[in-house]
Amino acid sequence: MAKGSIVAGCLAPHPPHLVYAENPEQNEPVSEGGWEQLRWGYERLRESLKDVDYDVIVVLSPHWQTYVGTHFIGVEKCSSKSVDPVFPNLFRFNYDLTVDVELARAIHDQAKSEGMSVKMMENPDFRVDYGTIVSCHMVRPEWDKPIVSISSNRGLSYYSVEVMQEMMMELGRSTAKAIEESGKKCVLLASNSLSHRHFVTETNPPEDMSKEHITSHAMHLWDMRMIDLMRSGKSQQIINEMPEFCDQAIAESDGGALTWLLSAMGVPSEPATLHGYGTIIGTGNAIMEWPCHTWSEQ
Ligand code: 2X7
Ligand code: FE2
Repeated sequence: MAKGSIVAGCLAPHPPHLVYAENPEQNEPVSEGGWEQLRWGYERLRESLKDVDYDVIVVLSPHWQTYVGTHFIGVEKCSSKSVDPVFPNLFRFNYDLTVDVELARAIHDQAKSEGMSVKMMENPDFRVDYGTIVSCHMVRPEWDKPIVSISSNRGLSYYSVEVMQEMMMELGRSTAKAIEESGKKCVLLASNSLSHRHFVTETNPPEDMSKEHITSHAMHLWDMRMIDLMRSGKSQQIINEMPEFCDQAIAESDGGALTWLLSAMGVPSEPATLHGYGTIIGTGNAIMEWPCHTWSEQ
């Protein structure tokens, strides 16, 4: 069997506003659009992935928070309604998705053999979190690829960002090894915003773009710094600066997704492509792609 591989890694932010603004048939609320810069960014990412051959989307979301170990969805068919607890006015999404349980279990087993605390989530009534759904929808609205859904084990709540990062580095290595042994081609999604300080009131309508901007200059500077590091292939520096970034920008990378992604790709020195940047209720969001499938061809 040929070795499996990560064909692309993406930073794929998940504010529910993006799906709300797209008006897909699965979502109940109806909008007049909004957040176009980011939605056009996702359009460019989809275009870039259009001719890339892959079998599975593997996603880690900070909105599936587990406190004892990293969990993996172990139910093949998941369908229900996902409602954003903070923005139920924007996101009430009827989902119907397929999970690659075999690959999920392979990553679980590999991480376990490396000493990590892990669990397969086998409750058939489990409600899939909106972070997973939004990122997958924006990358592949056809929903024709199975996914592997990985939780965010909140090591930082018990310990620190540094401990959380160590765990995510191991989870990334285990993910890469299990994918290689599976023979499957995978797109990996780190589902998170960058700076994450948001406004506490909503405009009317929520898609009024005349009110949308970053919450502060300091948040803008942090976002630009991170994008610059990603675009110049300085993954190790991102990991080194992660504790300060999480602390000062309340960054959503505190959920571990970005560190997991960088580790799974082998902490690449190849540059990432910026497909789009924009703010959502004041938070900073970048859509980035590491086109790993092109690296072996160089
Ligand atoms: O989950 C989110 C987020 N990360 C950023 C902004 C607004 C809503 O939801
Ligand atoms: Fe979020």
